[in-house]
Amino acid sequence: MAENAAATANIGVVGLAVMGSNLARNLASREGNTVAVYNRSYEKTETLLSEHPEAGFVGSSTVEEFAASLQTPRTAIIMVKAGAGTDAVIDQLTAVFEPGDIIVDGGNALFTDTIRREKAVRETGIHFVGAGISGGEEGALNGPSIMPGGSKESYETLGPILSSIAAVAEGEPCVTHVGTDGAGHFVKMIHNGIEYADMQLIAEAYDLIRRGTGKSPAEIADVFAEWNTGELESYLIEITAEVLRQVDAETGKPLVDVIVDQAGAKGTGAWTVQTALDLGIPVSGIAEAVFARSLSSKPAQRAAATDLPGPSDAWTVDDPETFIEDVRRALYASKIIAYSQGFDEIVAGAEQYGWDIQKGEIAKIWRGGCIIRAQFLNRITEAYAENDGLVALVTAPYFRDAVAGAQDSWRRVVATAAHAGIPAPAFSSSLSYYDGLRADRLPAALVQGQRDFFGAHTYKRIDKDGTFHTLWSGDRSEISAVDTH
Ligand code: NBP
Repeated sequence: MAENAAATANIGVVGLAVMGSNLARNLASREGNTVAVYNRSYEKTETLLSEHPEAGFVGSSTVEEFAASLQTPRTAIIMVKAGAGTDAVIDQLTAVFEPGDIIVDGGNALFTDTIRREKAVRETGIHFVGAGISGGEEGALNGPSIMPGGSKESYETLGPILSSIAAVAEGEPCVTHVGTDGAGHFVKMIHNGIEYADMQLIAEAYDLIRRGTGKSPAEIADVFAEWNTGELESYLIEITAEVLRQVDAETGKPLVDVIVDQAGAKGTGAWTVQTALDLGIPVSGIAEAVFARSLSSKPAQRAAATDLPGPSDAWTVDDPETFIEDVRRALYASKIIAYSQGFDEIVAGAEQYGWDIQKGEIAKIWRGGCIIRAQFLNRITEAYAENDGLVALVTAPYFRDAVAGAQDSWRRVVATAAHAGIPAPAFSSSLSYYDGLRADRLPAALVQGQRDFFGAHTYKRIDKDGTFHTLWSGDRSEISAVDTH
């Protein structure tokens, strides 16, 4: 399609629900941008145009008009419901765009879909960029953390635009070219997986403190507000204090006591775990967080299980101050494990899919705009700057020392939770992972023996090279090892 005389916009947004509208307003607020907008049903476009005349949007009722309103090479960001909606919009845009134009999918797409879409769109000569965008509706409006994939060439055009709307942390925009094709959505998926773990750990900390000390939600809000001034400082700790302080207007009770205790999920946590299983990466803290939401959302099972026996003694801690400090340290150590596991998955994904992902840069762009923004992300950047080949984040000197300082508390909290019958799946699985990682010998040797026994799966020996199989049955004195090499 030839450039139309009316082509006035340098960037377009397709999909004007909450995320798309806010992103379009963010773009329009930046110097030099004129933003074209289009939505499947025209009412949303009309509403946006009438509510925000100051933005100077160029609205279209058809995708042809939308394409004609964009300067070439055209750049459009799709913000529609991920899945079939994304495919439908891509088909519409590729029909009216030209080689050299750029289509960006800013929705929460599964990274393998992005790999497929990038390949298909590339054949038309149009660039396709899957960009993870984090920060919810507030972030979209005021500055999200942006994780774009796609070609380096398209990032040359896109980079300055995305930098202009991204959150800024310590003077740097929270956006970087993550890698080719699906790399951006892959890293956004891991971000969400870590977010699940972080939220679950905070929830477990709250539960332990409440049940162990009898403090009210408002009093625990003060604890979290205090924690937010130290090494745990983060958006999630900050909002936790606010959630706990909230009083229900109708009943006067703490709102957290009125909310049904069944956690929802939109699937990105499950994707992180499914992908980790395929890659063979133990993201146990993230998995427990996903499963904890699943367990919470099984009311029939939970109702049937209320009579199951637990510890008989009522439980409260003797020294609330010390216990709360133990929980704080356990939370920090478990959080380090969640990030360590998440970065392990990034490393494995990069290797599997051929992406050159700069781990330190990822930690940097998560410092602002996104849900897991936290002070300690700087420590991750520093750890990878010191040693890019770090085999596990938790082994970096800063994190090793942090866990060393926390581990006595961590063990006490996990043991106390088990003793009191309080579920702490993310705390305890993180500790087990840590102990598994540092163990000299694991009972995996026995598992190998079992596998060889029933399935002749063979094993390796500690004292010589080769692959071995034992003839297990028959007279034990006749058992012999066979080198299958
Ligand atoms: P939704 O995910 O609720 O999607 C609604 C939008 O998708 C509307 O514009 C709707 O058009 C459009 N759409 C659908 Br549904 N099917 C379509 C189709 N077949 N063809 C064209 N358009 C279609 O919107 P959202 O909450 O603003 O999120 C947008 C994207 O951003 C999603 O991928 C989401 O996962 C991602 N995201 C959301 C958040 C968040 O906090 N909400 C955070 C980060 C990322 P219509 O008006 O005509 O029905």
